[in-house]
Amino acid sequence: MRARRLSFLLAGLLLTGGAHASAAEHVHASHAWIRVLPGNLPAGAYVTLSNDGDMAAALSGAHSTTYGEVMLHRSSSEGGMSRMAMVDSLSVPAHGSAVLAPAGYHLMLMKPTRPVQPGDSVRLILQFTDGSTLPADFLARPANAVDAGEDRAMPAMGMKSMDHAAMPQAGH
Ligand SMILES: [Cu+2]
Repeated sequence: MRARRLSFLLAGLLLTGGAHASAAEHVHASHAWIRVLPGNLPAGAYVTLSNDGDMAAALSGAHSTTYGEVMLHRSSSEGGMSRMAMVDSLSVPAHGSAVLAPAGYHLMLMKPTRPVQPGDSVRLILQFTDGSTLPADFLARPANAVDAGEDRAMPAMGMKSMDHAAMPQAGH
């Protein structure tokens, strides 16, 4: 684990040698939240990434002192079955955005180094393929949350009408 992180950092340093502005300089994170699941189930982290630069950026993953392992995943559903696959990177187009949200792209958080409770703020260091990094604070939310919960104007109706069977099981 440690060696892997070190080699990643090294690769990042080599890649950032160029004169181009880094991806992290132009990418902004918003609506960053984590869905905390009970027990030892991995948590999903979701965020909206906006790129105000002229070059596409690509998210390759993240790391955190709060989680021993973070992976970039994509959920999809096939024949009613929800499945997840690891992805190498997620493109954030120039002057565009990319959304990590339930049932789609997410950062899978595993091996917590401390208990994470709803209401906690967890810092993740987002990593881009050019080696640049962007720290972002994610709000931990309960298992039944469906978004960052920032829009308090939304009626509770949406939650109530949600069928419990539609709640995520182990998937994200
Ligand atoms: Cu996942």
